Amino acid sequence: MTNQDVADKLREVFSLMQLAGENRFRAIAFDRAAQTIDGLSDEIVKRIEEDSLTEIKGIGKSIAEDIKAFYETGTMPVLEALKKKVPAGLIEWLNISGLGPKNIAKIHKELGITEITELKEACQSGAVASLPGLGQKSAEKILKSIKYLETFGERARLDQALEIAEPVFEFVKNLEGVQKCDIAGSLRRFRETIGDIDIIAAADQKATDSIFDAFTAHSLVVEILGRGDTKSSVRTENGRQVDLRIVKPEEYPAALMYFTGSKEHNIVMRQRARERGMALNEYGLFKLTEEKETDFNQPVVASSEKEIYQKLGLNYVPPEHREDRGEFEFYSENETMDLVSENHIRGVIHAHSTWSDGKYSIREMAQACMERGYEYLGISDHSRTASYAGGLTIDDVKHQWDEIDELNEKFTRSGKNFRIFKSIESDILSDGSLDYPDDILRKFDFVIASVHSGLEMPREKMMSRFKKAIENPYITMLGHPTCRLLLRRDSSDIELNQIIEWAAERGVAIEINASPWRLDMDWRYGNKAKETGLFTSINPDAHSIEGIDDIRYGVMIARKAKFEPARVLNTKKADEFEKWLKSES
Ligand code: DGT
Ligand code: CA
Ligand code: CA
Ligand code: ZN
Repeated sequence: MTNQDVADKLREVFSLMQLAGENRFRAIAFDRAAQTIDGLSDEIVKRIEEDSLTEIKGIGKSIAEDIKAFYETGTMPVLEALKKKVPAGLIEWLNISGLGPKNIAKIHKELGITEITELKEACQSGAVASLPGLGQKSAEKILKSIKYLETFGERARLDQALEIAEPVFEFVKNLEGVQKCDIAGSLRRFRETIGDIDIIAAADQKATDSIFDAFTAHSLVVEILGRGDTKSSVRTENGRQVDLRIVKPEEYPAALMYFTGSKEHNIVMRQRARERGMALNEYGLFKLTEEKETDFNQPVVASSEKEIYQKLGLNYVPPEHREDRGEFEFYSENETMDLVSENHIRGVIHAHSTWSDGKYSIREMAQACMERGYEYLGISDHSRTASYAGGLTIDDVKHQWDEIDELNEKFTRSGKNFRIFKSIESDILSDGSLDYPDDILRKFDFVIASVHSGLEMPREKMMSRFKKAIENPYITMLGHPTCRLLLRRDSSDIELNQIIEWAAERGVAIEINASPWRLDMDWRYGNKAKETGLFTSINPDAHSIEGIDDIRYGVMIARKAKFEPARVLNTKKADEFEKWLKSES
């Protein structure tokens, strides 16, 4: 339980109390307490354990009891009572940006509605506009926010977030007065989905105003959500929120570290600081006073994130590993981790062509790979059972092989150092067998096996399906194992740790499907993969030329999953890749 967790809960109480029309002063006390806890430099848990909560200014006896209950039971009775009192539909209104609890309560009371759909209608019909204190402009603003909520939900995929973050970051970085600038938050950590985009800059205080002016006037900005002395938030064209924070240059390393997160990583960092007689917060690293309080008069000089890590007994932890998943152990003993990067990737594996559901011919895909500096292409069209995706019959397969042979001969004749591998993305049928007879499977250079149907199978059945597929002598790698579509469709019910063990044991690789919709296998299984020596391949699953460039996202995830180049098959040269294929079959 973190200070943030407690503050969030108290804010929730504050919001719900307003929705429930409770006493205003009682409600505000919760908001104040939340603010106090946000600014607290030591761990609230420590205060609870030593029973000194009420010594914190602004935390009275009753709120202290609520916090204690939350610590002990995971819930707050006051919050549970409120949830029973306030209609559930109404609570969702809190996600509508620009609509505060006070107005929610007013609309609910006057119009007697509880659902977002009803609110939408009330905005369109003029009912909201006619309420005192609201008016036409407010109704339009609420309507716009509801539309954003419907269209974009609350999180974005990595590609959607980068599309906004990169131009805004480049813009801010080059503004006058900006000394340093980075993207922080979940995006810097290469998470597969992003809540909001965090940008942080170091600047002289006198430049702050003009930087915020320029930021909020950026062409991608459609709405200014807030602006304070150190932070400004905007909403951009595609519905994403961007927070820009400006800090003093000397605070920059600590602020960048703090706002990069993750929260879980930060918590351990603060503990490490305390154990060493220091306090770490968003402003810097400080010595402790005799009373073990942060001594803001005694900063411990650290001019980079790296130095902060060093002062806390660690080597530099790259942002993509800051998740409290083994990084403390690793980077206290090792200077760096050998990690794959984009320039290691030599071949494009798992691409579709017009033979199945791709947009371009094999020749065009090969050309695009060459233009991007790749040395080989593995064409893995869909197999025959995937008829909805133009899966290849045995006859098609044979014709495709002829075409590939011809293209390869042409490359050789014209002295091009490029080759195409014959592959297939074979469906894993519901009983775990692959989609062609052995004498066809045997003749592919490699076989990717993926599940595309029966995604809802119960776990046990699904697991034996995978087991059988992995035991097939012709399988080279598993494709997108969980079949998830980010923010759209959940993973199948499988136990990936077990599948990784089976695969590693048999020398079967598991792809990192680099499509930003999938990013599957998930980076969270990176520790298991490393432990078992599992191979992967960073595969764009390209259905078009542009799709090839998704490799970028796959590399981010592979780094997060701790893959070194040697365990990524498509870092190999073409002939080494071929050798590996032969040695494994
Ligand atoms: P997101 O936006 O949901 O994808 O995830 P993040 O990680 O970007 O989270 P966000 O935007 O709420 O905050 C950015 C970073 O700031 C977060 O990774 C950690 C840090 N941070 C924010 N609030 C707190 C806090 O109360 N405690 C700690 N320890 N860290 C915090
Ligand atoms: Ca964020
Ligand atoms: Ca944020
Ligand atoms: Zn597939």
